[in-house]
Amino acid sequence: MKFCVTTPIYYINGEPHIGHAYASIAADILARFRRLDGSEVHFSTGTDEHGIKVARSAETASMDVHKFSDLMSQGFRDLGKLINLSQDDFIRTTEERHILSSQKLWRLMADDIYKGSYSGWYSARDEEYVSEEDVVDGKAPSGAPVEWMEEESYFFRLSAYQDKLLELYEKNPDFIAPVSRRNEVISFVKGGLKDLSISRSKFDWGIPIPNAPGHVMYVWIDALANYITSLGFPENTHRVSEMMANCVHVVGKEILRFHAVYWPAFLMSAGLTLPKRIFAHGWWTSEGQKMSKSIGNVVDPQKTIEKYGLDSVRYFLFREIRFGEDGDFSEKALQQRISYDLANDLGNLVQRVLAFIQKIGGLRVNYDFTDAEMPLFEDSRNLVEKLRILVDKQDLHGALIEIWKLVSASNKFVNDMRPWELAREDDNRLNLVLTALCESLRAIAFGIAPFMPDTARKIFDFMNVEGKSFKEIEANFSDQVFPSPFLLFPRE
Ligand code: ME8
Repeated sequence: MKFCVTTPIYYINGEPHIGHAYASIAADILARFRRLDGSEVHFSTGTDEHGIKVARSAETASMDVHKFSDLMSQGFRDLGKLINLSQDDFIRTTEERHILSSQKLWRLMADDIYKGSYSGWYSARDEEYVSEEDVVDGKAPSGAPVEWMEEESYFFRLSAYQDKLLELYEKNPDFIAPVSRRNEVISFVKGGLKDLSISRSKFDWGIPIPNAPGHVMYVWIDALANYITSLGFPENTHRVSEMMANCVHVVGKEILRFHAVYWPAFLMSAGLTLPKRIFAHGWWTSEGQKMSKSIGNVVDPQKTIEKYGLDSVRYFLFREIRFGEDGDFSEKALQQRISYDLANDLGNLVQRVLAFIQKIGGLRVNYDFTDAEMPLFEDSRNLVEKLRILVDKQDLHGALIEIWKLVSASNKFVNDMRPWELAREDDNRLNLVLTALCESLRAIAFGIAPFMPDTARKIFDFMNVEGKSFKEIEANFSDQVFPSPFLLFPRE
């Protein structure tokens, strides 16, 4: 099986914050899950470096735009290290491979491109054209200021794709997720599509248009093309189409339209394979308010991770809200999740089972389960299949809830079976109970591995489990002594 997953490529006009980390970790979880499940995965992320917004930021910083891009792009690469991103490719839109790829895409779309002149409003902050009726008090719907633009421009015949796009959404009900977002896109397209201005001539920080001196591509053409560049376009067309057919683009809800309307239209025009799904996630506020530099409530991923630990933050982001909905980042909520779900439920379970096994000199397996152990054993062996169904729908929140059902069931099992008493009274039952608990701990560790890779690794190491493939769950444990466990989520 092939699987491709992408993050948005980030504008480099500012420092990375928790919102960028969120989109990237979501894609990382999907990539890690599919790798453990045996798929060949391509996971790409990167930086979106052209356009007027970046050019102006470089100017404000009094820096050469190339130097500025190198510096700022590195900040996003560093974020990737900080959050343990397992990307296969980090793409920068200023790279030669991408310039060639975007120009090739342009040529393939040539039949739908014509020259005209554009006059209208533009929001540099959103890098988006804004129609007359959407401008209120000199502002775009996003609240960004708009400016008047008049220039010679190339246009893409988007109007010709209205019916084809509606047919695409109709035939592929899961092309846009979640479903509420899908409905928004459909009504937008039904409202009528105007041709799209796709070049700029008053400005040169962009990819040159083939055979059109003085014109550069509208930044969104070049941005969207990153996904196929990363897959090897235009050389490796077979791989591009194979991977695109299995590709999930994870994007924030504010850029869904670019991905669910413009991007498929460009690809259809170029005769290239469409992605499998566009998943639009929600937005985080911070302590109840929109994150903003002027309010000073922007959540800095580095500080938060230094204070609370990476895996705790990764867990929180996907447990606190359903993936696809908006949420509020508050330290109090994060502290509670760490204290209850991680330290009390998961950490405690690992500690009480593995420290106990150590105390009695190791695991002696017994798989002749009775009705008492069978339900826990079956839940453990069935966990991955349940997660597979949820993760295929990008229901990451549902997946964590499912894993924690097994955590709770295991804790309850320990309380009910009282292994410390069995150790004095009934060796046979003790071995059955501990074998079932090792099974559930291993399944839990595999379940959390995509979400909390370091924590899962510790549990795997405590139990001599390799931790590379879900298939390992199918093998029985053998008698053995485990290395000493230590506290996974120590309290201060
Ligand atoms: O739009 N909450 O880049 P961008 C959740 N370059 N997610 C957030 C967020 C928040 N408060 N703030 C940002 C661009 N994000 C284009 C994309 S793709 C071909 C080009 C995340 O730097 C969210 O995923 O503005 C959003 O879509 C992305 O960062 C936008 O990053």
